[in-house]
Amino acid sequence: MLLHGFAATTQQLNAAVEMISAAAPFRHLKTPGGRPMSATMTSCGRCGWYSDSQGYRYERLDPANGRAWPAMPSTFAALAHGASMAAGFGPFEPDTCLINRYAPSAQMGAHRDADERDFSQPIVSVTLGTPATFLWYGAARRGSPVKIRLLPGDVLVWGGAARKGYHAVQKPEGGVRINLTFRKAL
Ligand SMILES: O=C(O)CCC(=O)C(=O)O
Ligand SMILES: [Mn+2]
Repeated sequence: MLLHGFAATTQQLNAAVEMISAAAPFRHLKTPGGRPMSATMTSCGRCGWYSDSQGYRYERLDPANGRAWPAMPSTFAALAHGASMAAGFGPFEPDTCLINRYAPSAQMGAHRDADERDFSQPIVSVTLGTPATFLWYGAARRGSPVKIRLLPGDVLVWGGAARKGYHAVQKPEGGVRINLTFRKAL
């Protein structure tokens, strides 16, 4: 479900991203096969999504420095909970927020979010910065996807039967795009 403009406080959210990335800098993670991902990433919360030759997983400490990930700001948790409620998926208490930073040349190929333990919980995804087109494939990675243009402040929520749907993101429209992806991972 697309909640257009649901994140009204984008300035506050951008400031929180600055704080988090000062403590846990954005970095190019590598796929298990050794290819660097084009978007840079960091996380906040009780764990952070990570990828290297050992595979895709959640780490409780940032492997870059051995410290805990920055705490999830209460504004983030409230936004994710509110979006889940508004989208009809009920109360949502994410334990992590993956933050993706897309430079103008960065994109994300088709994949599904499958490294979490509890698939009864939705994914809440927030766009900040420059617009980009999100592609929803659904149950299979093939066929022509539904295209959804995401503007700053837009929140996309998927859960229930769609929780493991395949999706991708095209390059941002000329500037830097930031995406917050809230998950119940542990
Ligand atoms: O940037 C987005 O809109 C989606 C990011 C995403 O799918 C992911 O981090 O798994
Ligand atoms: Mn995803």
